[in-house]
Amino acid sequence: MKLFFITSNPGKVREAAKFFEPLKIEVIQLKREYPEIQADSLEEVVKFGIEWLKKEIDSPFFIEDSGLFIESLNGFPGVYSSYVYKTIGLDGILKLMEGIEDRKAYFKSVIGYYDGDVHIFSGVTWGRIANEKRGEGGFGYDPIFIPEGSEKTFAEMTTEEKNSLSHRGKALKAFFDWLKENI
Ligand code: ITT
Ligand code: NA
Repeated sequence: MKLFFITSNPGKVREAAKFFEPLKIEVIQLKREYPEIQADSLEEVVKFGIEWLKKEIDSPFFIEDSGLFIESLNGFPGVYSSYVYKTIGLDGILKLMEGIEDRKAYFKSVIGYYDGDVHIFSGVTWGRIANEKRGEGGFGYDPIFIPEGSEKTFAEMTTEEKNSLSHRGKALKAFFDWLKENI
């Protein structure tokens, strides 16, 4: 089976491909721009993206939207994660967190699969914001996020290790469990 993943982010593709590889499902990246509305939730962003893309694409496809939610910053950057990453970046987040003891945060991933109907799958991973950037792997906020139960940042892990703990790994697992029952 082949799955079309519409995203501009090669890191996401790498993780999805690694997840599906042993399951004999091939992930194919399609780079198609779609508007990301400024909504209150990742689910709304995904549903809006699908409504826009479904007119453009003939085969079933999925998209994914994710964000980092920092508790002491009232959930910031959250749905603004992409914009914040490109503007103040990791150093900006570390600066905002200077002197803050409560470093609890979670990552959330929402996958939307379209096969004529919209199917939503999500995953959450709690952890904490590191005191400094560590690691070369992964992408985005990975060098400053330490998942619960680990001492390593996501950027210090292999793709398999990150998938076994991450928000995206959990959302992909829910997606796969659904595919098994429905395809
Ligand atoms: P799309 O084309 O798929 O939308 P994107 O990179 O714009 O790719 P998002 O809007 O979902 O993706 O990402 C929001 C931000 O959160 C973005 O800056 C990512 O780098 C970051 N991010 C998402 N997932 C992450 C992960 O697993 N680890 C670290 N950072 C992540
Ligand atoms: Na995006």
